[in-house]
Amino acid sequence: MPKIHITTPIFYPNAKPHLGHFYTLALTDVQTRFNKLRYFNVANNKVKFTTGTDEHGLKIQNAAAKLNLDTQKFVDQLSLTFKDLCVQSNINYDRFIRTTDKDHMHEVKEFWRACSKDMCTGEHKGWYSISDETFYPENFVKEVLPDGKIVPIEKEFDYTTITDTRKFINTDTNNQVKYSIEENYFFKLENYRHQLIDHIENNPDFIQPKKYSVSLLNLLKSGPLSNLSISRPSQRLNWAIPVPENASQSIYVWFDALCNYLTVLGSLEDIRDSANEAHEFMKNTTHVIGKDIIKFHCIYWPIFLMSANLPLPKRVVVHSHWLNDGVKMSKSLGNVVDPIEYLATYDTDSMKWSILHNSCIENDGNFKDTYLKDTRNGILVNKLCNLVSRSSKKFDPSTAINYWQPIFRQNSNNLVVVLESIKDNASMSQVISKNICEIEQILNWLEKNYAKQMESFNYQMITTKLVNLLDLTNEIFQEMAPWSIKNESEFNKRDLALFLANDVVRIFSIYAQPILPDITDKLFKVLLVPTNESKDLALCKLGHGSSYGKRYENGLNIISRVI
Ligand code: ME8
Repeated sequence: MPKIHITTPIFYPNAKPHLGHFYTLALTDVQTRFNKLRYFNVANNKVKFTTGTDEHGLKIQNAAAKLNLDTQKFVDQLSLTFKDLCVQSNINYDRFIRTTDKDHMHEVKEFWRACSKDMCTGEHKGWYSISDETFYPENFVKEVLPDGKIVPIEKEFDYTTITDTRKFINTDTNNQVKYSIEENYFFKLENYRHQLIDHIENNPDFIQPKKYSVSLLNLLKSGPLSNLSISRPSQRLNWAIPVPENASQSIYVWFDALCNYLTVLGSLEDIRDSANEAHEFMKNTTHVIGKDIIKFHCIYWPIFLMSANLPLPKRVVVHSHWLNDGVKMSKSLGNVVDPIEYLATYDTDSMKWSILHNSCIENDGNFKDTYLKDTRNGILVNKLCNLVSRSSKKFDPSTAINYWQPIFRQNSNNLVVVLESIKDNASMSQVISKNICEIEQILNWLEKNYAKQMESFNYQMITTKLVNLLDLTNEIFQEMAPWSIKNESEFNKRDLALFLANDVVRIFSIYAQPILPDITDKLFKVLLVPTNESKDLALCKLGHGSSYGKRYENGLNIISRVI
């Protein structure tokens, strides 16, 4: 009875969403749909997908103040743009959580209380980046001189010399940092460092891809963790949840934000209770995040959970960034691609396929305009739909199915029969036998690897194999030219081309449905594949399924409306 929870980070609504946010949402949406497909036939399976907006903190407070807007109104408007992106791109979440939601504010206070034994108060001095909502150590800070030159700050830097005109930046993100001294609550991260090391070592899949797990372990083993500041004076930060029993302090936005992953599952008691569904969901949680926020999800978050005596998530999957001219696309820099603009011209399935087919989570990518056109025209229209329309249009595919389905079903490698029927044409026989062999190899590969690769977010590997399938089938179709066959004695040959075209599209659609939910839904209708069969991965073999032998009356009409 799998209970699976899949999350995106909750995004700052300080500007409209961009392609980077769409990417995380698409990765997560596809993972959710894949899990629903994989467990379709398992009773009581539940897959929950949550996303939302992270609405507190100085970053938001300042962004609203800059526009002279009421902060609540400001976040209401911008949060909607993220929700809208999901609706417009068929990103199918179960809950869109906002950190200003009542149940969340309550949960954060409970979570704070549950962790309070590991907290202390003290003075906090350091370099703070409002944009990154985090403090940075001195060796990550440089000064930008009036002539634009960037220089490291001196070793024993004299903080009393800081004036408003001097500018300092963090060397990782290049965002501005300011020196600040204040009274804060601190979390004693070191109390759990060894427990976290043990957890990561005993659960090698806890952080994926592996390279991040390795570098994090090195960091954790390199020495004690400093106390983490987890509150700010309310007079400086008032757009936040107050610390329980001490309203002069406000809860640090990251403590508040991470807790969203609990709010969406239920109360802390429910999540702690091993007999409760919320507990199962928590243990089976996959957090999908960008590599910019690893520290928060892979160090702070598991440590807070350990402190509150709550189960840890199953894994954190980290993806790389979309760049613009080599620089990370970001709201603060404004160098962004707007997915909504593309959605005005392209359908949502083409958007998802083009971004997932042209990236892998391990490497940063540069977005190209041509991805969309290449996907829609090059792949979905010319390769996929073409195959359907060519095989449904002029012929009655039922005869093809009646002849070829039993042959493939018994033994899909039954090339002897296939070749026998085309033996009079040597070059044709060669193409057909080679291609059918390759199709079989890909289908065998998919049968063994589809679930594993999808689970590891290697979507590109799957889309590449699926495009190969279409190419090989189109080549067979072209070579056999069934439209030119008039002689009854050659009808088996004609029917073979029709059968392959239809059946490869059926199999393609079963595998591709997590990425192309709209198009494949329409294709299943065209191919008369019943819902239970469209969700059955065991039927991804040539000649399987019950939909053949029926006439595809609606074929043409629907094809023209597929995309
Ligand atoms: O960090 N390429 O919110 P955020 C790929 N509120 N993905 C990108 C990206 C890019 N160029 N830019 C952003 C926050 N992302 C916090 C999270 S969670 C408890 C709190 C995606 O609005 C990526 O998923 O800055 C990244 O981790 C996230 O947006 C950061 O969004």
